[in-house]
Amino acid sequence: MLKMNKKNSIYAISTMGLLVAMMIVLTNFLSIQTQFLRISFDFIPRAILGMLFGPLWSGISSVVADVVGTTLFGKAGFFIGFTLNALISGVLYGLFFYKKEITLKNTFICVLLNTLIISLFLTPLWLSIMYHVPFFNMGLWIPRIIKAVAMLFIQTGSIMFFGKALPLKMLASRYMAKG
Ligand code: FOL
Repeated sequence: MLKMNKKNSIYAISTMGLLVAMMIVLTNFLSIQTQFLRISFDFIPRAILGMLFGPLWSGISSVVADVVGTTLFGKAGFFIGFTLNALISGVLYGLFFYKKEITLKNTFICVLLNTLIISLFLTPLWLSIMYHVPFFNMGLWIPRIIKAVAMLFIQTGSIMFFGKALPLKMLASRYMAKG
């Protein structure tokens, strides 16, 4: 982040806090979760963090949301692998969306990378370690793949929507403005 005066850093930190709170609520209270699969919309505040603050801060905020949210409200214990998921996904959104046009191509590539790394590799790896099930268990992969394909389009569509609907340039410049 560039140089900020006190007032602007207060705006920035409050916005981050609000988006972190939204991630916590979406993950822990408004998600559909079974032992092996979670469908959640926490990617929306995370993508907005990436758009407004870049990879470093969206990564840090995502880690804070995971650690605080899971510690306070988690129903299935705490596993550090999911914290790494949060970090990687926060950083990815920052790399693709910070100070960039939110185009269909850009958004789709970012969502696809997230899906491949997090949903189709790391999460099944963590779950296989946590619950001592084989990594290649077709009963677990079939719903996971169906969810991943559906979410690919839902995520791309919602991120495009918020990327266009929010006055991102105005907000981002507000955090840097003098006075
Ligand atoms: N430990 C930590 N640190 N954070 C967590 O959120 C957490 N959650 C669980 C256990 N330990 C944790 C609960 N178990 C998925 C499935 C089970 C699960 C956590 C996640 C899962 O399928 N995740 C999705 C993406 C999740 C999302 O969209 O938020 C996936 O497809 O990877």
